[in-house]
Amino acid sequence: MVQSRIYSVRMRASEKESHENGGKHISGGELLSSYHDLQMSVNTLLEKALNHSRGKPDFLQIQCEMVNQPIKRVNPLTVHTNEVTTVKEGQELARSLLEKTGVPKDIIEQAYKQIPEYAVRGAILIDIQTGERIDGRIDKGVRVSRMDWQWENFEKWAKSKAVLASPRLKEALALATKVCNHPLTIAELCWSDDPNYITGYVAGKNIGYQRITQLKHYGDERGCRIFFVDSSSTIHTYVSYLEEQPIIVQWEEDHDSRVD
Ligand code: PML
Ligand code: MG
Repeated sequence: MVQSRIYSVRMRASEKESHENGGKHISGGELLSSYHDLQMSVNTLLEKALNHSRGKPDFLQIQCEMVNQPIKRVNPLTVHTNEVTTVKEGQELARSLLEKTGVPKDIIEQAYKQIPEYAVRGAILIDIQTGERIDGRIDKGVRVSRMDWQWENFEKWAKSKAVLASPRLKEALALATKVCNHPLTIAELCWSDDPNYITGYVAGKNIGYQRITQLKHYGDERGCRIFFVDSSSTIHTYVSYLEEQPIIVQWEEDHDSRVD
């Protein structure tokens, strides 16, 4: 993608009311597009909004905005899929992977206790020193924006790793790659709010993107996205990075990093 005239295209859809007026979140989507591909990009996100298992949207917004900052290219995190047979096993594995990234055990437990209280559509930021939530975004959370992965490069990557190439994996791995690329990120814990999708992941610099095949039960519409962060002192810069730094994931075989 040529750097000139790159647009950030963002979609959000909700039921009954808009999100800020208390509507139920249905779907969201992000991509980076050239001017030439803008119509196709808007259509891609429109289709995503109109066909979601959380419901049909009554409120739908698609926004295009030219990106002026230089785009950073990063290699995707290494992926490993952990097959588990129960949600309990999956969640135990998630906790032990979080510990492996360096999040203290008591902070993990504190975060897990708070998960039922979080009904936010974005990500929650938790300080690993105090266990406190530090994003200050109440029911909104932080929405990671301005990242993408060109489909052709993603497909090539998926083929070489023998994983199924799905838009969901592409989007989640691009997001986790962007998040983990920041030095203050220690780990991410995520599972979908899609009632038909139960695979989630723990990601971190030293463990890569660790998929876990069961992190919730079918039918459950409660999702989770937590970023464990090392310090709250530079939180504003950290949030600007998540929301504004444009990133393209680009796989180059030679740059594949090893993980434990
Ligand atoms: C989401 O759909 O909101 C998150 C999906 C997380 C897992 C994606 C995967 O690795 O299969
Ligand atoms: Mg979703």
